[in-house]
Amino acid sequence: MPRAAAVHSARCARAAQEGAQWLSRFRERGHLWAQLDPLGRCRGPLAKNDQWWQDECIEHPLAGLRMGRGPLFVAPEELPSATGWWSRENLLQVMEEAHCGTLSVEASHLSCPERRRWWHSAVELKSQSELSGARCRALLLRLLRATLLTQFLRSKFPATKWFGLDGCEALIPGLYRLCHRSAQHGVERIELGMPHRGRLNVLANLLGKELSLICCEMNENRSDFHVGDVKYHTGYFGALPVLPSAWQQKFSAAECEVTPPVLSVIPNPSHLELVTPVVLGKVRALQDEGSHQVLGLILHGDAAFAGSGLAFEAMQLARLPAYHCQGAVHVVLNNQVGYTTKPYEGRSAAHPSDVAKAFEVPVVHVNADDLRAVDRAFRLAADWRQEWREDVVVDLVGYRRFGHNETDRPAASAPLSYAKVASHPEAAEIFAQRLVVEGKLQEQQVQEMRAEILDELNREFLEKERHKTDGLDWVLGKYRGRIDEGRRPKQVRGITGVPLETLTHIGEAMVRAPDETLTEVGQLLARREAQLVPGGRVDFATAEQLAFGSLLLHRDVWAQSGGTGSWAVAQHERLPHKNVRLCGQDSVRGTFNQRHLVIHDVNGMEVQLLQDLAPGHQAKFYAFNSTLSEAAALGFEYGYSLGDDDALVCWEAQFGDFANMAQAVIDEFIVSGEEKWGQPTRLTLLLPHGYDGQGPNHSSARLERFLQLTNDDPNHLPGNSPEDLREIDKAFDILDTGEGILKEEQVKSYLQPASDFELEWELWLKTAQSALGRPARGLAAGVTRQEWRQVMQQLYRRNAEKDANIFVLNVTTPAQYFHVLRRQAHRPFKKPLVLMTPKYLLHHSKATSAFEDFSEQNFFMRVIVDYSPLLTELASRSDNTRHLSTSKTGAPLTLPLESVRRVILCSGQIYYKLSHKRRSGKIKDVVLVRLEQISPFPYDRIIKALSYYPNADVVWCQEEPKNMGAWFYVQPRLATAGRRDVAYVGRPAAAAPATGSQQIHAEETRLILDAAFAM
Ligand SMILES: Cc1ncc(C[n+]2csc(CCOP(=O)(O)OP(=O)(O)O)c2C)c(N)n1
Repeated sequence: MPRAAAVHSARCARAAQEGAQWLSRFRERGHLWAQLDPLGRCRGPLAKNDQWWQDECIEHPLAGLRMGRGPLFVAPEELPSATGWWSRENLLQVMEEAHCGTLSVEASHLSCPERRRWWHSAVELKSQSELSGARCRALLLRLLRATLLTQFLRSKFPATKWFGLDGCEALIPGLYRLCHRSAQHGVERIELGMPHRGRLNVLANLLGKELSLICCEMNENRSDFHVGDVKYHTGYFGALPVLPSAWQQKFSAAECEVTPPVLSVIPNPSHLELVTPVVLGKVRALQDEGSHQVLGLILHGDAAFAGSGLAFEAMQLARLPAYHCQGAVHVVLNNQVGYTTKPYEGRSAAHPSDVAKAFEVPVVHVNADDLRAVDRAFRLAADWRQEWREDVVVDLVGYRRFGHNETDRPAASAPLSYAKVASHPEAAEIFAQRLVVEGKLQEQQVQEMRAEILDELNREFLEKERHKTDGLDWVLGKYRGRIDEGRRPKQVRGITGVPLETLTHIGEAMVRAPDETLTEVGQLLARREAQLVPGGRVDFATAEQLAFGSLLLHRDVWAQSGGTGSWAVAQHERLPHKNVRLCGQDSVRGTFNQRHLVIHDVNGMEVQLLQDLAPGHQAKFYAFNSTLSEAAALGFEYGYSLGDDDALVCWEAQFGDFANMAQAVIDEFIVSGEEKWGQPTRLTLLLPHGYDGQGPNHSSARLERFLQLTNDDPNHLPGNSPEDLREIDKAFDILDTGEGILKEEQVKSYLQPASDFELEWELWLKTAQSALGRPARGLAAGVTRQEWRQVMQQLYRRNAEKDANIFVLNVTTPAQYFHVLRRQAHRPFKKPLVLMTPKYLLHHSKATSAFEDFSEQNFFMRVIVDYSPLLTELASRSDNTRHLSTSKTGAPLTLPLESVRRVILCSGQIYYKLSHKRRSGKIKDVVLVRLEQISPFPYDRIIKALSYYPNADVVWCQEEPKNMGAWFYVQPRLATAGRRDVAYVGRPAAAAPATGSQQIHAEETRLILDAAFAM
């Protein structure tokens, strides 16, 4: 090659190499030089001030790149130009504009070239399309509304804390653009989660919550809200407002091109980031139910997003099978301070959004003072989500004009910044001036806009008395029904047993396996099959699958004409099928090798059980292994239970202890969500619990913590308080016609208003029979005042369950587990269920139930008594975990009731150890009473059970240390029930839940068992 040509070719190669360098330098580091801070304190993020940062990052991205003359060649698909080459000046201009202006995208960390290219072309190629005058005016209008609202509220409620948006008002037009653009893409519903800041502004300007109502709440005009929450935590539901028609004509007809999506803000506690997984869970549930056009939108503070592990955990969920929800939009409301903490004190990374980069989520940084850039940033986010159905982050960089809240003084800790803030004009002022200079608006029009908005705000303010808030305005109408429901007892029995034919049908589907199933699993399925026949004994894992299957199966394919029993048609209709979702670490196979919900064959073929019970006639079943998270994973399931509020949603901890990683979700949402926000849930927590000598960390699900969170008063026996008694007597007085006796018709007239009268009456009769010990015939003569009291007191005790915040149970038999799962899904009121679940009992041959125990005549028993007079009628029951009779001779295993020396009350797996000792020691003067439902405390059943044994003393026996387990919960309630003399048997108080030594564990167990039976 001639020398000149060779030189030319080398130059070209160098220019191409340099061109590529220029592109990647701007794309990778442009954001560090972008004009993001509205206060102009720095370029790039307001972050580090150490040497490394100075040397490496604050440098202009051009540092090291050669300026001067000569072309740069850039591959055509990278950045096309007509000539195939760029002059340095032109390329500099294009790339600076694209990456170092008031908007800058980080996408270099995406592994997928196509996705990177999408962003590059979005910001480099497409010239920033000029916004029409109409759009600019609409933008300004939204910005002004946000700005004036904060100013207005500040002036009207100077001493109230509500976390105004000042300094980041661009959030409102930005979010509006996102919602509107998403609607253009087909989104119909947006689930929004956000922290305190800007909440009222979002509610008013995006969800259309009336300002008069907001002002009314600012005055704390609450009425029937039991506890409630502060105004910046509550939720709301509304449609994205279109501009009032007068504004539309003036500004932008384009605003009303699409059907506005509905938005729902999910209530949240102060705990920052806790609501993030909840939003995702709710969105997924709605999508699973077929609402594909649902978008999750989550707002974060900059300090919280960078610092909270929850944000990381929640973002981890985005692409996982159990959790993905077609891309969520995250917005960091980056006011560049967290209370008083500066960015360099609060995070190690450059931007608060950097956590997203771990998950290949693109980030759009934008300066909140440049409204056009804000509009573009949110539009890009909506377009990305539409194109790829993946997460995206918008980092809206603003500042905080005032303190952390309205009563805070910020200058003390940040004097320089606040001096700058003081002289910095509002975004609305900057934008309005720009439009005036550009001739898109006249100064006078801006004044008119302000005046009109203020006028509207003042009008609304005067209207505030119109609202008498009940704190539940945000809730969908259906919840009102729940709140208004009477306090009448509901029939909850009889909903759990299932015809055996139906169970057999489910069982057949449960044991279907691929051809070459692994031997071990094949054997397990064969064992399962053998359980599901008359006389078979069913284990826990099989019982669980029967419960799931029976919930899934449509009623029209249940056993016809009642199967083994008599199902009234009306009852069929009451029990619709339910979706079931189970998620937890290794839950699909089961931590204890018990479940095997997916059967693998030797070639890797998979069959998921319970998916083909009856094609087209079953609800949806989802079983997933979760990511190794507790807080986000549980938050997600809670959210899911809100989105599909009829489903049985179960979250399983690998071992119960690990639930404490999610304690805030439990405290803030699960146990208190109904009381704070009228947001009930049926979420079920499965927490493996039991002392098997596995050490301090695999023994206890911290039962005591859940019991401490229950809201029942240990000193109040429902039905026994003066108010309850007054109510009961008053009803008698109203119904009594002077005879001092209430006849059947009178009782019926009392129950008549209830919609499900038949059930009410049936329940009343049953309760009366059990409370008065009279057969049904004997009731025809009527009941006296005293008897009426007895019956009603018992009903009140049962009914108290409706006021409980959670249910805490520890069941001992597979049948009980089956019945309680079914009860949980079908009971008329929604309550969270915390279930201590077994570990070694899963494979313990004694811990099985007869197949017949699942049939219709059976139901969940809150208390199981070994031996009582009632058992004569139940003696046919096949529950062989009880001490009914010796299997060989049929002779009673217990002395006559008066001769019983001791009642041992217990709960959970220790029952089996006690039972073994009793059997092997042939101890006949001690009976065992199992508390299967610990909370709400089953006063009625316990009082009844203890009354059978007039001469017995009572001990409470538990495996846990004295300061743990159920003792502290049970003791005062037993006292309220009249038993102050109950002795404690269990481990002594301790700091750790259990020992790590098998030997010590065995010795402790021996001592407990000895003490429990000791004379
Ligand atoms: C889990 C949790 N920890 C601490 C707090 C206390 N707290 C309330 S606001 C706040 C600062 C939050 O800063 P940022 O996330 O940037 O949001 P900003 O208030 O600035 O909008 C802190 C530490 C909290 N609410 N939640």
